Amino acid sequence: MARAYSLVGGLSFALCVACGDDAGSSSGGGGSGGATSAATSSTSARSAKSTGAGGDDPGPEPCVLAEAEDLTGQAAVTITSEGINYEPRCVRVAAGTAVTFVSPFQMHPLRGGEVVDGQGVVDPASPITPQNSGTEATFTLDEVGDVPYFCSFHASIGMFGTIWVE
Ligand SMILES: [Cu+2]
Repeated sequence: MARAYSLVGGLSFALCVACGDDAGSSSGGGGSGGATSAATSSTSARSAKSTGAGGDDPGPEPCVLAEAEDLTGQAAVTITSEGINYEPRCVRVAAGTAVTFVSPFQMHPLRGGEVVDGQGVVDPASPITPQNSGTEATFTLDEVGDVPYFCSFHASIGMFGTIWVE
């Protein structure tokens, strides 16, 4: 009996030491661990869903021109962020269109550039200049071409889109 107790005691002591080391090195303790696993599970739920839906889900797939929303008849276009999605996300606009992003930029910093392998790559030449604060920014897109954009916090989980300027 006494032996079993001391064995258990020794084991739990060893476990606790390991726990302490983990919590110390991740520097967020249980909180950051919980957040990470929540993000991971929502990511896998998302990719499973988007694989099944085949393109309907506004998940991490790149925009496809053929499926982009045609807003070329509008002189002004607004893209809002809904949670971690932009709406509309993939659009076609006419050259000269004023595109306004409405989004809490502090929580969803807007960047012009492409997402490659889940990583946002800022394009310094993009007409969409970095936005880190405020809730509204308007860009007049004069040059024909594609203008990809993303949220620097959530690009890896699908918060990005493309504006085709025609
Ligand atoms: Cu975001």
